[in-house]
Amino acid sequence: MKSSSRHPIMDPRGGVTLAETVISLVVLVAVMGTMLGLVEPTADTTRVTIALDTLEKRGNRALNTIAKVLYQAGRATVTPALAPPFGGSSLRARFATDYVGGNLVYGPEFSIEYRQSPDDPLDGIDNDENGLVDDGMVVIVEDMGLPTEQTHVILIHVAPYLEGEQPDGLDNNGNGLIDERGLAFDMSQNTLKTRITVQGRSREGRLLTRTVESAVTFRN
Ligand SMILES: [Ca+2]
Ligand SMILES: [Ca+2]
Ligand SMILES: [Ca+2]
Repeated sequence: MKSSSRHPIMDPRGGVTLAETVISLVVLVAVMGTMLGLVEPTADTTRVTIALDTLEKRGNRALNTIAKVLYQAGRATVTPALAPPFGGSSLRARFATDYVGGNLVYGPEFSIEYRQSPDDPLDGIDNDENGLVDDGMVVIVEDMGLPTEQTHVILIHVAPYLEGEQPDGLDNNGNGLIDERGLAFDMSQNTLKTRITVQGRSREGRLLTRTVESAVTFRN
């Protein structure tokens, strides 16, 4: 028996209706959108926000370590002068270890410095293929020149130049320093300012950058 089994929305000619076509397209676009990562902006934004927050925390932890070290150092022992507009990407100083006959006694010299990553020299190429071009690190070297000398890496993935800066003899980012590196010190009176730009990549491959800064005023 021939029943009237033809679907009511089927085109009389046996094809699909315009409504079906439109619905199919909407579904297709939604599926494609999900596949292309277009539909979850909130999740993506959250991931990037968390990643940026992590970068900032890493930068601030390094700043805290630097501040703790500098707080025990004598102002008079800090070299070089680190005067703006050039400042510097490294410094040397000594801890005050004792107080004898009205004079402070200082211990061995230490340094805090920016260094290129061993596998990524400053040449505009991401030689170690970690997603960051010319990344460097912040190291503290204690007991410099002594048998007990030790190097501590306190931060990796540091940008070669501070955020917004490039090596061209100009202060591109308008912070009063010229061509400053990803770790930048400058000293005015007894206050030493430290700036650091740290970088990473989001899961989607976007370059993420955070810059942190702090100031330490020497007591002695
Ligand atoms: Ca690299
Ligand atoms: Ca600058
Ligand atoms: Ca510059």
